[in-house]
Order: sequence, then C-alpha cells, then structure tokens
Amino acid sequence: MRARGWGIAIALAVLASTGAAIGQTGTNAAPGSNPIIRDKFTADPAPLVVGDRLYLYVGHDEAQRDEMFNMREWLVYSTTDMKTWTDHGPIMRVTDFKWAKQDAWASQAIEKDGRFWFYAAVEHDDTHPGKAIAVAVSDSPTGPFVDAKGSALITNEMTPKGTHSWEDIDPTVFTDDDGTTWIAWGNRQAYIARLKPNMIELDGPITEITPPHFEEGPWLHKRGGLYYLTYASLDRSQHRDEKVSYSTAPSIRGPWTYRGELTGSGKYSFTIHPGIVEYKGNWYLFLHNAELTIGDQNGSIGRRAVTVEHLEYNADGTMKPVVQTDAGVSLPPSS
Ligand code: FUB
Repeated sequence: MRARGWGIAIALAVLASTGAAIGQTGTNAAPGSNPIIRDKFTADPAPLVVGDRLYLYVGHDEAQRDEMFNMREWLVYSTTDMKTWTDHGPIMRVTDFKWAKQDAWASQAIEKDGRFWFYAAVEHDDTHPGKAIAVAVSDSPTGPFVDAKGSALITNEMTPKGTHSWEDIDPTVFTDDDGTTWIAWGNRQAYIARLKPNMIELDGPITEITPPHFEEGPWLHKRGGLYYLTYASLDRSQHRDEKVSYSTAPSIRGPWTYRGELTGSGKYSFTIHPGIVEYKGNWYLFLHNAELTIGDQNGSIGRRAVTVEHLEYNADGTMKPVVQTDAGVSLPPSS
C-alpha cells in the first residue's frame, strides 16, 4: 500500500468516477464466475493444495463507508472443483498475535512435515513500530492457528535500508526441491531470506531482490526448472492502480529476469494481489478487484473481492498475459 492520503484520494476518485454500484451483486452467476466469494469482502488470496482439496486463505475486508482498511481476521475457503467453495470461517484474528496491534494483511500458508505454517503481515505494537511478519501454526489447514513464535519473525528494524515503515508486509513462502523453505516479502523493496527447518527463524541474511516497478504482494512459485516471482507492480509515471508483473530465474537465488506484465489492474481497485497454484493439472491465478457490492456497501479500496482466472504458459516458460473476466473459471481456458 502506498502513502495513505494518496490512496484514499485515489479510492474516492475511483468510486466517484465509476459508481461502483454497477459491480457484481447477484448470486445467480454461473459457479466459478468472479468474484468467487460474494457474501463477504475478501482480499489478498493465497491458495494452498492439500491432497485433492484447494484451500484459499484471504484477509477479511470490513471497511465501513470511506474507511481505507479495516482487516481484523483471516478466513479460509476450500474447493475440490474450482466452482463451489466451502466456507471454513476465520482461522485467526490479528489480536491472536499478542504483540500485534491491528491489520490482518496479506498472508500465505504452507505445509511442512505434516503441519501448516501461516505467515502474515500485521502492524506491530509500539515496541517495534511499523509493519511486521508473524508466523502461526496448526495441525489442520483450516486451523485453529496459534502464534508459533510469540514474537514477530520479521520487524521493520530488520530491513534498515527500507524507505518506509510498512515495507515488511506480504510474505510469500516457498519450499524448494532440496526441502529448504524461503520467505520473500516487501513493499517498494522486495526481500528474500531462508527459513530454518523450525519454520520460525530466519537462517542467514536478508537479501534485497526488488524487481522493476515492485510495489507489494510478491508470490513465489516454480514450474519445471524455472522460478517465478510475481508481484503487484506500479509504474508511477504511467499508471494510477497496481497491475501484476513478474520475473523469472533459474534458481531461487536468482538472477531474476524481468518478464513484464502478467495482467492489468483489478476493476475499481488500487491494489491487486497475485496467488498462483497448480491444481489437478491446471494452473490458476488468484487476484482481487473491488467489483462486488453487498447490500448498500460498494466495492472500494478496503472492500475487495477475490477472483480467479486460468493461467497458461508459453513453450519458453513465460506466462501468457491474463485477461480478467467476470466468467472466471466457469468457462474453460480460451486456448
Ligand atoms: O490488504 C492489505 C494490503 O493491501 C496488503 O497487504 C497488500 O498486498 C494490499 O493488497
């Protein structure tokens, strides 16, 4: 997220110019169409496949009127067909981290040795001012999750070269073929570090890997021999809202090559957030926009809605540009 005053001004201007009442409201849409969750505002999708089920972790957007963000808990949903979603309810509240003040921001869960590790961005209390990254653990993908460390995994002081207090957000976690788990995160600056096998401590230095136009929301994945770093991007000289761009590398240690934009902005939304997964032989790109209306609440910067699209690759491993649609995965991929 960028400087707040700016963000609010942009959000209000977007609402005024679009009249978000034209957003998606109905429940009679074809199963699999976007947005995929319609009874709550949800953001920052993070998919995880466990067995034959896909779990989707999201932040719960509860902003009222012109509030910018009001996010107090994380929710999890699951599916076995990409069209019907089971609501498993909240998995954790931000206040379950006793050292955190607020802001259940972007998260990702990962399975390791039969347990589920949940990494999330939060606002630290005044002992370590600024944003921080928390880690929680559960024996089940649907929780309950409990604070695994009793303190932050990453605090603002650990990245002293950063330009602002909310750079340590949006963790993405990835286990490489050798069993080593890595965590990447950031806002404006992107960082990566190795995790110890205990999953609650960093193992070695924090390395800056900021790719072109990096804004926030990094997502690490691997396909074949290629590593992908996909992220919310913003070219401030050209665009008002975030898009999604990516880089690839032959190793998790880089070097990273910029590959350009994967998709454009989410409708009516300043933010966007990629989550990529292979499930039952197909690849999916989860995103969010601000197209949903619930009752008298229009979509806005703090009332977003999670979407999903098919993701396809070219023969050279690059990802085909994704067009965001209302039909989503209710229809087969176009090619
Ligand atoms: O949802 C709160 C923040 O907005 C996330 O941490 C960012 O990725 C952006 O989506």
